[in-house]
Formats: sequence, C-alpha cells, structure tokens
Amino acid sequence: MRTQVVIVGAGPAGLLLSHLLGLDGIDSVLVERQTAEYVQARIRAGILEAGTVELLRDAGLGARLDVEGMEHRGIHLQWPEHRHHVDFADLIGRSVTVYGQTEVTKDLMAAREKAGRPAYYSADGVTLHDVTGKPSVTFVDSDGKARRIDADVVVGCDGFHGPSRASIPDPQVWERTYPFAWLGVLADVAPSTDELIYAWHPDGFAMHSMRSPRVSRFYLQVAPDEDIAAWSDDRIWAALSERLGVPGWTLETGPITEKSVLPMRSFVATPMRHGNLYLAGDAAHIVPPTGAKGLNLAVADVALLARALTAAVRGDDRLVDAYSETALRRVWRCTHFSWWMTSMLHRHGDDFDARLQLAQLQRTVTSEAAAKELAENYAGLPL
Ligand code: RFL
Ligand code: PHB
Repeated sequence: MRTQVVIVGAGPAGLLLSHLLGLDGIDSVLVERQTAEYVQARIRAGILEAGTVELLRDAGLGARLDVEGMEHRGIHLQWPEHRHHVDFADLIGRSVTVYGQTEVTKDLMAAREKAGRPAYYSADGVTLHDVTGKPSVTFVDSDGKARRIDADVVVGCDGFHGPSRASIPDPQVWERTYPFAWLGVLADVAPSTDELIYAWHPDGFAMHSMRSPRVSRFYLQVAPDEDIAAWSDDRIWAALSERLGVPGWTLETGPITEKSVLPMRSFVATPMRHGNLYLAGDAAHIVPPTGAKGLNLAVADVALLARALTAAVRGDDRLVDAYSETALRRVWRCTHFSWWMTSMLHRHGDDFDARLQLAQLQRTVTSEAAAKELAENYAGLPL
C-alpha cells in the first residue's frame, strides 16, 4: 500500500492531523496499536483553549462542541479562606471551553469514518523504516496479516511510549519529574462550582473540574507511588471537602465511577523532525496537567504541521524546514507555564516554599499584570 503520509498513533494529534491533511487534499493512513473503543474511552484532558476551539470549528468539527462545550470565562484560584476568580474574558478578551478529550476524539473518529479515511486499529509491532530516504511502516493488522505502507512522510503521533521518537538519532532530551502525582476522580454528580477551582492547601493541591452539567472531575495531590487501594470513596470525598473548602461553600458528593493515579513530568525531546519523519504531540513533549496544556499543545503542533506539509506538497519547503524550531517555541512556553502552575500550587519543600507560593498566589489575584500573564498562557497564545 502507498500513501502520502503515514500517521503512527490515532490519539487526538494523529486523528486531527489526518483530518486537516484531508481538507487540503492530502492522503494519509492512520496506524494505531489499540482498538478504537479503547482510544475513545481514555479519560484525559478537559479544557480547550480559545484557539483550539476556533481551529476545530474551522475544520468542520464544531457541531457538537458548540452545543455541549461549556464556555468558561476564567478559573478560581484558591488557598485556605480565600477563593478568587481570575476572569480571562475581562482581562484579555478570551475564554476557554470545557469539552473532554473523549468527546474531541469521538468527533474526530466520526469525521474520519464519514470521509472514509483509512485507519488500522489493533496494529501490532509497528516499525518505522528508512525515515531519511523512502520511508515505510510495517505492522501486523487485526487479522494477523503482515502489512507495509510506503509513504513520502511518516508522522509520529504515538505518544510518550510510542516507537517513533526512537527513530531520531541522538535526540536532546530535557526532563523533570515531580515529587508528587495526581489522584484523578470522575463522579456522577453535578459540579459544585461554575468554573474550575485550583486550590493550594497545606495537605496538598486539589482541583475541581467537570465534564458536563452532571459529571464532575476532581484531582488530589498524592505521593508518586501512592497505593490507590488506600483511597476509599469516603476518604476521597473527605479530602476533597477539606482541601477545596471555603466558608459558606459545600461540595456535593455522588457515585465515583473512575479513579486512577497519574504521574507528573515535564519532558521535551528535540529535534521534532528527522529527514521525512516528524513528531507531534506527546511523542515529542509532556507537560504536567496543571496548566491544561497537553492536548492543546498537541493540537498546535498538528495545525502547524498540516500547513507545513501542505505547502511542501505544493513545492514550498520553508515551513517544513522550520517546523521543529517553530513548534518548540510554543512547546517551551507551555512547558514553562505548566511548570510554573505546578510549582505554585503543589505542596513541596518546606515552610519557606509554602510562604513563597502563597505570596505568588496573592500577587496573581491582586496585580492585573500578574493575572494577565496567567490568563494569556491559560487561554492560549494564538495558533
Ligand atoms: P496520545 O493521546 O497519547 O495518543 C498517542 C496514540 O499513539 C498510540 N500508540 C501507538 N500506535 C501504534 N503503535 C505503537 N507502538 C503505539 N504506541 C502508542 C496510543 O495508543 C495512542 O492512541 O498522544 P497525543 O495524540 O499526542 O495527544 C496528547 C494528549 O493525549 C495528552 O497531551 C493529554 O491527554 C495529556 N493529559 C492531560 N492533559 C491535560 O491537558 N489535562 C489532563 O487532565 C490530562 N490528563 C493526560 C491526562 C495524559 C495522560 N497520560 C498520557 C498518561 C491523563 C493521562 C492519564
Ligand atoms: C480536567 O478537567 O481533566 C483538567 C482540567 C484542567 C487541568 C487539568 C485537568 O489543568
């Protein structure tokens, strides 16, 4: 089989890239290790930047998003006895939208099926060949048949653990692991807040997010090696009530439908291109989830790459030649912002660190300049 672009990995980055290339008349084939059902069910990110929403709309993917997405003007920043609303709409004229990664993925999969773009799910042993010459990808399909796809270009959208990054010789890698993790909780209960709450607390960070008017999402800072069995539903609700509590506010509780421990790391690998191989999304970089950047950064990469590959097919290589450098400017900005939010909100170090964090939180909600800095980064720089 032959195509113009083989995309390894059908997460949001791979699915969206295939969609955007299709709009420009460029053929692609997706090769994914998991089943479509598995990919769709993974509970991950929940916040879309203004630019991500615009891009999805412009790409014809806005129908359900416009009905079910919940537009938020900003976030609540909190520490004991204090809750402050940071209003992005007032500060910078932009907002964010709550629409889960599961929903974005569903919409992308539906669009792919409608357009009849080919995808191989449950692909085993995906291997990249000759990425600096005439690239190809081999694998065993869901029927056990060995396949080979030749292409002009291979794009690795296969996440942090995928094989593509290993095809770039001697990458430069930057990594930071954090001395804590998140316990993520999904519950069938209406959110007890209008907009997301990010809370600093002596017991550790807590966050109140949501997925719909009837489903809430919560996070608690825990140890990186936390045993999830130690967290009964009762203990979870007690910790959330304590850490998210402010006078005069109550947390509504309900049935917990999912809980898991999520590791936290910052990671950047460069370059994001080697010959005819390009990396996009989590395959090239990971941010801790505190700034809600992971999914949005993956979208920014593929928006840039789709434009660059389209120009290259038409004979103009300037954008593909600049892809890695251009993408990495945004990657490092978001890496800094995610690190900053993470460092400000999680308990670590000693009491001196705690005082610095509280001083920074106070500054962020009282200085318009400081609040704008948060707002611009959180609502997202223009694509
Ligand atoms: P994905 O979504 O990881 O998709 C990569 C795809 O590649 C497939 N793959 C392979 N395919 C073929 N052959 C192989 N050998 C393969 N190996 C892997 C995988 O099955 C998968 O389908 O990366 P992508 O598309 O770059 O999208 C990035 C986002 O998914 C990611 O940045 C965010 O979800 C990060 N993230 C979160 N971000 C937030 O902004 N807020 C969150 O609350 C949040 N929670 C999370 C997260 C990431 C998590 N992971 C990766 C551990 C929670 C989790 C658990
Ligand atoms: C989520 O809803 O899962 C979510 C929202 C904001 C974050 C991280 C996760 O910063």
